Amino acid sequence: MTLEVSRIGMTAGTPVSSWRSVLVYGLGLSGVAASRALSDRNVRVVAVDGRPAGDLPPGAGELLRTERVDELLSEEGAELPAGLDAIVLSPGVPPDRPLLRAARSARVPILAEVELAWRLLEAEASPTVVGVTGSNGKSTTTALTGALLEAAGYPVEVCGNIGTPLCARVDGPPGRVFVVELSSFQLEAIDRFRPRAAALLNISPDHLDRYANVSEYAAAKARIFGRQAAGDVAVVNADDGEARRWSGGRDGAPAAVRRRFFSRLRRVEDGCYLDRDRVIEAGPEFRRELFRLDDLALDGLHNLENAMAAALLAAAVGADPSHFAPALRGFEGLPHRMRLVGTVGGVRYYNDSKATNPAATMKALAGFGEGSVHLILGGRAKDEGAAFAELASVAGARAAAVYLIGEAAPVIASVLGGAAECRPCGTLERAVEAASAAASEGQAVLLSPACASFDQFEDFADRGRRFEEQVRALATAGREGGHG
Ligand code: UMA
Ligand code: ADP
Repeated sequence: MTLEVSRIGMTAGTPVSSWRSVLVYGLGLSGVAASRALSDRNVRVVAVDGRPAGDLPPGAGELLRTERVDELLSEEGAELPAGLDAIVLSPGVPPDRPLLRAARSARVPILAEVELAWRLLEAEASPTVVGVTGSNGKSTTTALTGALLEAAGYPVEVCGNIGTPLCARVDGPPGRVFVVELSSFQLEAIDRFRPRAAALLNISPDHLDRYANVSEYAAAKARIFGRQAAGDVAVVNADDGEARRWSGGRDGAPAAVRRRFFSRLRRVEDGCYLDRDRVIEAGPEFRRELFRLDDLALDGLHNLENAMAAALLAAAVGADPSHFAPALRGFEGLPHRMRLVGTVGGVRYYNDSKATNPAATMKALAGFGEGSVHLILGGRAKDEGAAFAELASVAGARAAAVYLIGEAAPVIASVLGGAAECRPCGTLERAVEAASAAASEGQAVLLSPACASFDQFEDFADRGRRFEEQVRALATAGREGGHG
């Protein structure tokens, strides 16, 4: 199934250098960066946002004060301004908004923020862009790829969904390699965006509040390969059937693109694979060691997959693999991904707030012994609950108890209830209190919520920080009370 292009309404549009007037939809991180880039090029920017000006981030206020954004329309009842050359879309804005429907009828091109960035880069030089997508592991792989390239001596910009919009990085010295994390939302509205190397890490159900089904979601991800051509490299997880399926054929990488696979489980002919304790790169006429398992500073088999993908991406743009092992030894991971916050009273506390779907939580649980973990789950579910069914058996085996927070608590309780002991707690604070009271020495408390955070927190980082603060307070109280 291909993602219906009519859903997005992409058309090639005219060159950015001829634009005079653009509507930027959403004035968050992406919209602010896009507006700056456009106003720097003397394009008139009108913005639209569902939030009032006072609730927008500081960058937006400054753009409005300095009139680099001419006007802020409210989303409710807004009419499409006349004479637009394009709409630049923030990833969080779903394609069915009335203004976007009006734009499609009026044949105004709708571009993702990353597509705008690509066109700005393309206008100036032939950019080297590396793209990373997948349901889980995107940020880690993006950061790892950046680290490998940096170690090999390349000037690198690590950006995209990981936190810094690509538009914020387009102006700078030539010759940089852009390593861009791409979400399915961003990929929906790309058109000419052509990564020289692109990876599809895995596909598991996610964002089903935005897509009709998993195929539509996967089709959006597969668009990462759509514009690749001869000389480009598509990196694919051979152990993930869905990723393999979506990387080739009609929806995936065009036939001229070199597809390189990575696998933990079997040898591949072109790509890399695990051979006992070594990761071997194989090509049509060569075989060489890329790194060893014990070079990885990160725990977990999923991080081995991320490292293999990163190594193939970095090699694809020319990096010398002799730099990879030392770079992997020095890479300690990103915050809010399986980080040990501390040990209080013999109980280890882990922050895995970034696990926002059940597949990520299952990977986190795989590292714990049977019945040894007190698991905090919940938040805003991304589908009706079906995705929790698979988690139920893993949680049943590994969790001593499950502590439920947020909107999704009832639905999770109904799916997991038969397999694991579920305790409704409402808030994260109460969940940490209950879990720490129940956990005994040698056990762990794990925040790996399998849900988005937006019902109770600013974002996953806010959720993770609040967890860490509470754990630190427990540690202080423990010390003051004379416990370890
Ligand atoms: N808005 C509307 N109407 C809507 C939806 C949103 O007006 O229907 C407005 C909001 O009021 C807000 C603005 O749009 O002012 C926010 O835009 P946005 O949600 O696209 O968020 P940005 O601040 O631009 O951040 C985005 C990514 N957010 C999303 O995709 C939801 C960030 O990824 C990314 O780091 C940033 O661009 C830079 O590239 C975050 C994320 O949650 C981490 N991503 C999802 C994920 O990883 O699962 C996809
Ligand atoms: P993303 O950016 O795709 O959300 P992250 O690198 O931020 O991915 O990792 C988020 C969570 O997903 C981690 O905390 C971990 O539990 C899990 N994870 C990381 N890499 C993988 C992978 N390759 N496969 C499955 N799960 C993963």
